[in-house]
Amino acid sequence: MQRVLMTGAAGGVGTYLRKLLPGIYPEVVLSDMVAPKDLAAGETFIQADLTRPVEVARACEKVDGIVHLGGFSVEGPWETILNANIIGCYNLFEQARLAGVKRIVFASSNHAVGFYSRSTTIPTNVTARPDSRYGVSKAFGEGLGAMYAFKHGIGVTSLRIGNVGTEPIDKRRLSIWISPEDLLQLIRIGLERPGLVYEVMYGVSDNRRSWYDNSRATALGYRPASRSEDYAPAILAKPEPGADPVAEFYQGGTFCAAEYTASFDAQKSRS
Ligand code: 15L
Repeated sequence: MQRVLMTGAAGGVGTYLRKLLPGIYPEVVLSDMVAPKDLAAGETFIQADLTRPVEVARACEKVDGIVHLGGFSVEGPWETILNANIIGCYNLFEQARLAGVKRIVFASSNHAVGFYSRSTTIPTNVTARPDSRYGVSKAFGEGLGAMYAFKHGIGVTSLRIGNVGTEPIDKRRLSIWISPEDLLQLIRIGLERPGLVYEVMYGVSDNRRSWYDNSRATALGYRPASRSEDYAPAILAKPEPGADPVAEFYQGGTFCAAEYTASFDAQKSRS
């Protein structure tokens, strides 16, 4: 990997990763709709709106690998999700193919499978159960990634990321937290591991309360260094706002509860 492009570089996850990337790859190109406010002198930035193929093509020029964080990172109106995460994701994969990119790491989300109950431990090969339009767009991105991997030979990794931060922020995040350092480890597996075709891994640290079977990541060499349990006593001592039964039952939390109109009593017995 000589030249690596990171889309969505001005966002929260991109900001964490920008601090860790120097020294790993010879050239890192950052892209987003607007430049990060604290762009350093040594950083290369290419402005690119994912909905504009010409701009995406420019960002992909001479790139070997892509970390695709770009798009809308929470639930939003359909038009927003459609443009940023569906059309934008297609443009990214297609322009990457045309540019001869070898590897893509796609930032999927726990919300692609958010409608699994918290009492289950899910492997990576479960049926998608998106909990939002946002989650549907992540399931779409995973499908697109698999298609570009098997049809066009790009090595693609979908990371179902939990919640990235320097520490978990609440009880739910004790199950899905990932430190920026552990996330970088997963990204490096996606960009560098020889022979990789298409992989799905959960983007979570070594969390005792995890809802995920991440054995595929372990097999690929992932050795998370961060543990959410270290923060559990402090988090569990803090009062949390009144629990919504739907949000509490499912892994996706409030993403599941938002706009929910099903009969929860009937659904929960079948989940
Ligand atoms: C995500 O996918 C979002 O990008 C992030 O903002 C958080 O909401 C996270 O999931 C989460 O589930 O905590």
